[in-house]
Amino acid sequence: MSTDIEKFKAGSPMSSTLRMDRMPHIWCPGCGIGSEVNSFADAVKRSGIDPKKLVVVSGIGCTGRVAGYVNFDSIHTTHGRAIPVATGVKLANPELTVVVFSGEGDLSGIGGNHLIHAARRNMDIVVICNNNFTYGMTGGQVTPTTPGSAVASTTPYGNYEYPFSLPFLMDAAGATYIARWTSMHSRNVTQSIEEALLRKGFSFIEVVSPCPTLYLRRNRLGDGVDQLQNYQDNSILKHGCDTRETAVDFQGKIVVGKFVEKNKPTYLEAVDKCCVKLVGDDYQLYGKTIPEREAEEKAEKERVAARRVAMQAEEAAQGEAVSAKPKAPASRAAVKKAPAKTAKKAPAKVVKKAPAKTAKKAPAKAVAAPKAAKKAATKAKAKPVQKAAAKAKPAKKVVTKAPAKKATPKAVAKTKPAAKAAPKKTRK
Ligand SMILES: Cc1ncc(C[n+]2csc(CCOP(=O)(O)OP(=O)(O)O)c2C)c(N)n1
Ligand code: SF4
Ligand SMILES: [Mg+2]
Repeated sequence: MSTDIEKFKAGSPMSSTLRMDRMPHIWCPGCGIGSEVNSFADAVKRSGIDPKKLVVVSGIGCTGRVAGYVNFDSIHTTHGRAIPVATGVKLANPELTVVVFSGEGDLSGIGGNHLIHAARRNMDIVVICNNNFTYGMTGGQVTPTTPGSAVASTTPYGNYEYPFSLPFLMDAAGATYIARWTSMHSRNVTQSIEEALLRKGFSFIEVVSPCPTLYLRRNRLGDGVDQLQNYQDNSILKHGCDTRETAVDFQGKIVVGKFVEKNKPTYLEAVDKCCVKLVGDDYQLYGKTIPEREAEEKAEKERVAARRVAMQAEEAAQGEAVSAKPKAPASRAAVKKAPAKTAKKAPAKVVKKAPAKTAKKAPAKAVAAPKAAKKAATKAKAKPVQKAAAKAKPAKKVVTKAPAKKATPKAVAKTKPAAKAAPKKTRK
């Protein structure tokens, strides 16, 4: 058994990116952090940056564990102090690419002051913020981003505080790159991280993600898959949108996209400019004049570009190899196809009776098929939650029975037991 685990670890596509000796990780099933780490690893690979010149800094929390699992130089620092530590690393050695990977509680709660000032200074670091609307690691307390009316361990009758919209906060503070995605948008997350790794200045990427164990369970929102479905149904793509329009209501619409991308001098460039004015061209920082440092930067850029080209060629070759693979023998092909057939068959009955949206989406992927039945049941029962939440009076807790007739009996039969699969009660 243990040899199997060792084999699995060695053969994992993540074996070069993660510290496999630390596996298994602590994250719960359905938690969004894992897919973000996957996107991050992919982005690092695609970007062509030298992994030996990459440093990952995390604060404390479930997301804070990222620093301990990635196979790069990393620091798992104290709660709320990821940004100042990252700032220190960057200032000590500007050749490094510095990434902060942490939770919204850590970054915008206890570390909020550091966050806004790093953005204001246009410190040349990348911040990846996992926003699960809760202090996950410490038992699900309310955070600065928890939507109004959401239940937390510290707001058992619903949240009555006004939450931050992190893109708006970062925009106001001066961040030069701001994007928001959800765990449903893993390719976009990868792309944004890749862009951020290759640019100069303060980049902030928010990833709205499910915490099934504390936030979803306490709010009776089903499991991680139900929440991904919610993200799919409720995300609105608006690149370049005014960040004042990015507020997130409880189970409401989530505006996603790249909102800000602009150039202005980084903190170090501003220091340079000021000192050159005072000292003249002889001014040196890190033992080098500005032209010397610029020449080094240019050379590094060229190396990165060459690695990117090599990476893309490798990917293309892999793609060709996969498509050129000889067809599997008939019997194997039949075995392979079998589950798809069953999976496709399953929703056929549901599709007729389920809401139109579900019916359209369900057959798209064989793997997604059983989920369609679940979605039908969840959606039918979850809708009253959203409506109720919109009218929410935080102080009262009213139990509303979900309308059973909206979910087809067959759909329900194909899901987990109703109590687990979909919310039965809702708050007003
Ligand atoms: C100075 C300090 N205050 C409080 C804590 C307790 N603490 C640890 S993790 C955490 C919450 C983390 O929440 P978040 O950053 O959102 O990460 P998540 O667990 O949700 O990924 C808190 C309050 C601490 N470790 N140190
Ligand atoms: S408690 Fe929540 S945030 Fe933490 S690992 Fe579990 S699901 Fe993820
Ligand atoms: Mg959190």
